[in-house]
Amino acid sequence: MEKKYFAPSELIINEDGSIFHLHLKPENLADKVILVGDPGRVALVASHFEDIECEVESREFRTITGTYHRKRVTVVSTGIGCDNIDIVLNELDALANIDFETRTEKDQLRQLTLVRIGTCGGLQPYTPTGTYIASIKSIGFDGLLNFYAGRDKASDLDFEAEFKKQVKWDSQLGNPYVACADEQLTEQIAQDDMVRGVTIACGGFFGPQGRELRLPLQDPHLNEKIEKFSYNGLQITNFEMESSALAGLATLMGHRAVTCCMVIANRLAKKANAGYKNTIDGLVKTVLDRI
Ligand code: R1P
Ligand code: URA
Repeated sequence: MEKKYFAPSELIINEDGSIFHLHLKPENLADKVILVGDPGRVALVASHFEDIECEVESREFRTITGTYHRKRVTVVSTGIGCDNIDIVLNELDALANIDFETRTEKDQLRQLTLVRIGTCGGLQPYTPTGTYIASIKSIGFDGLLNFYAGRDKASDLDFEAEFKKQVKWDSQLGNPYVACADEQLTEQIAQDDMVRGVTIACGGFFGPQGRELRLPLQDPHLNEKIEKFSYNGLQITNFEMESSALAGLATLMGHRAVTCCMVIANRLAKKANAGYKNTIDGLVKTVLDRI
């Protein structure tokens, strides 16, 4: 069978041979990848590396590849939101699995291990600020996965139906999907000091997460229903903005992924830790040791 050719408009390669947004070349990418939202967190992760092999910056995407305890690791910032995860995951996958010379897919899948280190808002009494949460499932309020074939294969459809029923989901908000993290990778990273949680990834920090400043919310009781949700012994533990797209796209592409976040605001207790930048290094070190 003839291989599919990815035209220059679909797979944009810069003049120097790097991929369009990330500005990385295929040889710059390690198999183990840490994704962070904040470009400033890239230097924090790389401060633990013994050697730095390459450093690239373009828009909100900052990348460093180096060595941590003899493991080759790439750390990339994604900026905020699932729209950026679409760019980062597709470009990382292209770097790993598309031959840039022939613009065709390589014969053998190169599987990446992707761990997102982020911050989140806690939704349960047992997720106070400082808690580490590994997302075993991520409910995507963002809609990104709905654009890909196989969306239903990558979503836990029973969980999805139960979620919509329990929170009386308004279809105007789009169709939420439920993406699952790689189970083995989750155990490897979370061990016995991270809460296994169900995360909601939102397309916004304010309205979509039930934060009401000057603008009233479409459903002011949605967060109460989310906090009360329970299914097969699972509760919804936290809000952030990228885990659903990461887990969903990684599943469709054949990569392994999980998101681990530190709680920096507990919505029930109405408390926040705005000085978290001093303490997230504990999570960074834990993930680097376990990846
Ligand atoms: C919002 O403040 C941002 O923080 C969280 C959310 O997912 C969103 O990106 O993650 P990061 O700390 O990784 O950016
Ligand atoms: N990131 C989020 O998306 N929400 C929070 O409440 C905290 C961090």
